[in-house]
Amino acid sequence: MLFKAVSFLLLLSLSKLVWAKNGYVEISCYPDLLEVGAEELIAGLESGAWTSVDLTKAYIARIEESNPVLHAVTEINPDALTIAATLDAERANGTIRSALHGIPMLIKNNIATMDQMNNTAGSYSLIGAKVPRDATVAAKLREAGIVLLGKSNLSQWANFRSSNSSNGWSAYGGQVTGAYYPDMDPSGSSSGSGVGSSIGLAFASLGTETDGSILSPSSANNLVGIKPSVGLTSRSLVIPISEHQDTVGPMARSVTDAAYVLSIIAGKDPNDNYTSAQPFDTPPDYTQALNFSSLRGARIGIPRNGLTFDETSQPVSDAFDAAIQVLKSAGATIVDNANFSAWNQYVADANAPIGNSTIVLDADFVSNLANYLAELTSNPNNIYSLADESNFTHTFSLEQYPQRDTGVWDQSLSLGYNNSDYRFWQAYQYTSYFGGEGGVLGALKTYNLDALILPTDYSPGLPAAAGLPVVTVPMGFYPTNSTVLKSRNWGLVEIGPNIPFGLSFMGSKWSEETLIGFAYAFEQRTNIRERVQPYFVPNTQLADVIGK
Ligand SMILES: *[C@@H]1O[C@H](CO)[C@@H](O)[C@H](O)[C@H]1NC(C)=O
Ligand SMILES: *[C@@H]1O[C@H](CO)[C@@H](O)[C@H](O)[C@H]1NC(C)=O
Ligand SMILES: *[C@@H]1O[C@H](CO)[C@@H](O)[C@H](O)[C@H]1NC(C)=O
Ligand SMILES: *[C@@H]1O[C@H](CO)[C@@H](O)[C@H](O)[C@H]1NC(C)=O
Ligand SMILES: *[C@@H]1O[C@H](CO)[C@@H](O)[C@H](O)[C@H]1NC(C)=O
Ligand SMILES: *[C@@H]1O[C@H](CO)[C@@H](O)[C@H](O)[C@H]1NC(C)=O
Ligand SMILES: *[C@@H]1O[C@H](CO)[C@@H](O)[C@H](O)[C@H]1NC(C)=O
Ligand SMILES: *[C@@H]1O[C@H](CO)[C@@H](O)[C@H](O)[C@H]1NC(C)=O
Ligand SMILES: *[C@@H]1O[C@H](CO)[C@@H](O)[C@H](O)[C@H]1NC(C)=O
Ligand SMILES: *[C@@H]1O[C@H](CO)[C@@H](O)[C@H](O)[C@H]1NC(C)=O
Ligand SMILES: CC(=O)N[C@H]1CO[C@H](CO)[C@@H](O)[C@@H]1O
Repeated sequence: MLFKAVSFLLLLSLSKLVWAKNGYVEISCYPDLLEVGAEELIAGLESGAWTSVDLTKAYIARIEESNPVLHAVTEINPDALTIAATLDAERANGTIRSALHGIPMLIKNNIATMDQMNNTAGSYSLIGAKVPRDATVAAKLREAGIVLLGKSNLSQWANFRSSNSSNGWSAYGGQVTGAYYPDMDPSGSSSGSGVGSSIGLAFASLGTETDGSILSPSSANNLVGIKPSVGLTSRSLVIPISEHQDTVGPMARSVTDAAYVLSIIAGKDPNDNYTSAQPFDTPPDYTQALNFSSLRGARIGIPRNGLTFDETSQPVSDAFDAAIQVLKSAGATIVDNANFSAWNQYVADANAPIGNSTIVLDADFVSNLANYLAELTSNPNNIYSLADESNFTHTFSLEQYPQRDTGVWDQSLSLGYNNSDYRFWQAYQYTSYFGGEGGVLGALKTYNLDALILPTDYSPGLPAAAGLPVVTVPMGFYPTNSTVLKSRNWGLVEIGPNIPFGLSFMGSKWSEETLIGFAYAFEQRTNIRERVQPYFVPNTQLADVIGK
């Protein structure tokens, strides 16, 4: 009886699509670009329902519609339509470069490409600078037939410049705001990548993370974000903060989409020796980890001492409790109070005027920035060091100095050493301990766990210090009666009705397959993303560009 009722409903809705307009197939049944996933996009390219050029045109129109309000994209690739046409011709010819052949993506404006696009970290100092080749991750996307559609705006210098700036602001790209509430803090530093994926300005995007910069904007913008193990994805020709903590990863609307992208960008690279540590010659196909049953028999820990809820976080706390029930009913064993043994050291270090974490990033930045700049083949403003960069920023008015100060750099420069100094290594030893043995790795081992979970807001710090992977997936959003809470200096809405937040799965190094499996099993049982809609959505859809 139930079956009959269901199939009757299906027939009804199908007939609406098929018999509209005197028997002709109603062609407005294209997928909504706000939600469409990899597999549907590929199916349409394969069947000829749309082309890569159609997708590219539609996404460019969506960027142009939304940029005046949200400022998520700093530049559109002038070659995007030509590249899409080439990829369409290849497909017609039977040349399929990868599962995502012909699909457009955005990349953060700190990932260099050897084309007409600038790579700036949001600073005017690097406009017109040229690189000798694509960043390795960008080259891998190109080889896989991804259309590099444009560059996404970011917190300038990946949030490593000022002690008085806002998430998502860069001098070059302006202020990104999130699409779930007017003037929403988009989080950062991969702010434009977050907003771009959240409202379908592209299929998905790449972000980069040193400490929270993929996870936080994925959480706030209702996305799945994968922060890979340091060394899984190459950082070559990505504007750095810290070689010990930086990593590049996907920000997408589903675990499936993120897994497709990670499978393309992972892998060894002679230009980034950290990738030599990968325990496999070719990285896994992460889509093989998309297993609805993966939580059955899994042991998942909750490091309670890493959680401090206050009255504003009640919705997060409630959603976390509900998430725990979902994990249990999916067959996981929950081990509560699987605490971090060195949590107090981490907190003391974070609160110190110049803690060890600060020293690691400061000293790495001095060395790593100079190394990046040394690779440029054209450097119009002659920026070769952090001191040069600081001078440029202090004197170029659009950089908004001194209101947006250079407090972070001032501290880096005042250290007086870089990451070849013994004091760097002492600090690094200390932070890897509290992130690893005293943090995630210790808890996994002590309680014999497969992964740890925390609300994403609480998850980035320890994995960052130890180079460990984290996957975030939508967990909930603030209810419609939430009190609006704005950031102190800049008035961006940090908490407010409908603003999303995520759940993080944290694991040991190279455990991405496990974490992706868990995130997928959770996502498929909850589908939180669908339950909340952005206030701002661009109107252009495939129907508006096909045949036009
Ligand atoms: C089509 O395939 C032929 C034979 O492999 C090749 O020579 C040609 O360049 C291809 N054209 C395109 C547009 O890929
Ligand atoms: C790169 O910057 C230059 C100088 O501002 C500008 O003319 C050019 O259009 C930019 N490239 C793109 C793709 O926006
Ligand atoms: C990687 O390691 C090799 C061998 O030690 C070294 O020759 C090379 O310069 C390193 N490459 C980079 C980019 O650091
Ligand atoms: C999915 O995960 C379950 C639980 O770990 C396992 O028993 C099953 O073999 C997995 N399925 C596949 C196709 O790997
Ligand atoms: C873990 O941390 C929580 C919160 O700080 C605390 O209440 C609990 O006693 C701790 N449990 C263990 C086993 O350390
Ligand atoms: C930094 O690490 C050193 C050990 O190298 C330790 O003695 C010191 O207490 C740490 N600093 C802070 C602020 O925790
Ligand atoms: C780091 O500092 C050492 C010692 O002062 C110096 O020899 C080296 O060139 C510096 N490296 C970078 C990349 O700045
Ligand atoms: C930066 O500017 C100051 C003051 O104008 C100058 O003394 C210093 O040499 C400059 N440093 C660099 C690296 O250009
Ligand atoms: C920080 O920025 C805010 C917002 O523009 C401004 O009001 C404040 O004066 C700035 N603080 C400093 C110390 O410059
Ligand atoms: C919002 O509504 C819920 C359920 O009615 C209530 O429990 C909560 O206190 C309200 N929150 C605010 C900030 O008014
Ligand atoms: C492509 C694009 O819209 N770029 C914009 C980025 O933001 C700056 C500052 O808001 C604008 O001037 C650009 O036009």
